[in-house]
Amino acid sequence: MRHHGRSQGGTQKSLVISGKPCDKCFFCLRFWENISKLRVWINFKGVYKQMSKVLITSALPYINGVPHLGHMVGCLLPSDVYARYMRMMGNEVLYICGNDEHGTASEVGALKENMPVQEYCDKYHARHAKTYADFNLSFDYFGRSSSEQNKEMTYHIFEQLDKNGFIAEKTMKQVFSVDDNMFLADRYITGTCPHCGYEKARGDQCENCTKVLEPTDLINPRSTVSGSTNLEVRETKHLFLNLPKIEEKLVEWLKTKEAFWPDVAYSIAKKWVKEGLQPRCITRDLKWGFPVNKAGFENKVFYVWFDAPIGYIGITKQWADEKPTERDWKEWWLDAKDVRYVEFMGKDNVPYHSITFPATLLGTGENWTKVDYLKGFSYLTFEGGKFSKSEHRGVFAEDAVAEFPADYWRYWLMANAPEASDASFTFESFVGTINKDLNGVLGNFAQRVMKMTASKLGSFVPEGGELLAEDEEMIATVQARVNDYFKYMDALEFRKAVAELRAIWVEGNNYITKTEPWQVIKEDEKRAATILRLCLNLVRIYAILSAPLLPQTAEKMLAKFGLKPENMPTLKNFNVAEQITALKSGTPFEAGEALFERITPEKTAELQEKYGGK
Ligand code: B3M
Ligand code: ZN
Repeated sequence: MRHHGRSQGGTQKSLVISGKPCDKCFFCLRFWENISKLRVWINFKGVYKQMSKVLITSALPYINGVPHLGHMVGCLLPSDVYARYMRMMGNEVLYICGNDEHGTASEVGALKENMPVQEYCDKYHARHAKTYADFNLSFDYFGRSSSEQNKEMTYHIFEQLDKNGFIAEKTMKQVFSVDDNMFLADRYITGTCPHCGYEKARGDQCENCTKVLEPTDLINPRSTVSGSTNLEVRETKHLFLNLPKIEEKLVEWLKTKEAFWPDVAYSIAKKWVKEGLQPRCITRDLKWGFPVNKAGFENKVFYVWFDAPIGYIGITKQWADEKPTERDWKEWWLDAKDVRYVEFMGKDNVPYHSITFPATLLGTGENWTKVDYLKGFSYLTFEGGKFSKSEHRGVFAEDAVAEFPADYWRYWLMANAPEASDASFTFESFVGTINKDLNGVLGNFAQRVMKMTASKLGSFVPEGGELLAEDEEMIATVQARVNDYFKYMDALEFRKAVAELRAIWVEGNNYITKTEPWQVIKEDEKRAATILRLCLNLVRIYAILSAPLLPQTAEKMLAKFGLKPENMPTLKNFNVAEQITALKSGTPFEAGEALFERITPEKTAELQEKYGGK
């Protein structure tokens, strides 16, 4: 059977998805024929589409600096919740992220820490990777935009663009710092604002009066890198992505997205096109980056925003290269079939992902996977202000997981995700939410049900009897809410989804308050056993439904029944009436520790003090 499904290259995943029949074997031919027919039929029924492959990317965090809660909720965490949900729905998911490593910021960061840029990036990459693992982000791969694979990908895409006539050359004037021996990006020149007199205005914009500036507008300009005032304006030649030339193709493609993208993303893209697309410079006079693979530009590197989005593809290749016989990056990216591509990012990244990156891919003339759904987020403020590492304001992700389990943060952040507008983190809100929703509703329900059953009937799921109308009613209510929860998750409306999940937890408390098993047991043990059996099953159901959002808690809850996350059923067609009988009578359980810790006012004050909250 060696010939089955392995074409010469030998990297296809399986016969069904991408193999070709060998031309010798009758069995192979017949098998392939039937599979093709089956696929057509499934496609026709619409089932195949729903089971399709889902490619998910989260914007690549800059390597310099460490992530704070705003970064976490600005794309990383929502993309993880979505990836987990999509997997549980039975889809084949590939979830990719990595560090964005190039650009002046890395060079400057390394200089400040007095180490080679490569070493600096290695150090911070490890730190980022650890933080995200601590937050339980379930990337299939967390790679690097500086990888060899991404270099190869960037070169290929650039060559195609150049060959197709979409690359233009232009000479421009730029500030050169003689002492730093480098051209300075606009924002790395500091000086006095000619409009308001602010002394620390940046060359691209004055932070004080918000006026947009040219570096040459600044009074007493100096290098932000070294403080040197020995600056010259020099001529330098750069390469540009000729967006106006790709505009027609781009607009045509954009139109196909209008019905599907969220309004915010689509309107940003439309606004850019309306204002007129300009050629975009894709090279820089820096040392750290991919050297430009074109004669006459050897001393330049590609601009960070050129190779970073290509990084999604390059990082997928990093992932594939680890197991080349099992994984094929092209199955997801090039001439890929049945892939739905969902991108997560901060609002400010939308233009690059809706205009520049798609235009880059369109310009190659090749059939690259382009974004199907683009989810942009607004910003999270900290107690009404900005997060700042240097001023010790705000909770940074590394500290967050040292204070509380990741699920506490995951819950607050997703319940308050800055979707429609900015959101503000305050300790008051955080503590209130954890104490009320996690501890008071979910934790309390699980603990109460288990403790009550254990003390009255023993530590196993009781048998009980027939269901009554009030039980059926509860099941129907939970099912309706589950349907809504899924509806919001499918629509990537996370705040609403979390609110619905919470409402599902509340139903458990409503049910137990209404049925009062602690009273009923005095006269009718069998009826009380029925109620508690249903409640124990609700605990398992809650674990499953909460798993995309609270993976650690879900695991803890399942463990109380001796179950593992691997045993969770698919969420597809999740039937509450069926699932509520999943834990059979006699199944042992252990109430064990409470799921959440109640945060005290003293601890709250301590946190506010420590992190600069009010
Ligand atoms: N590193 C910007 C940001 O994190 C940038 C995203 C790149 S995605 C290709 O805001
Ligand atoms: Zn100013």
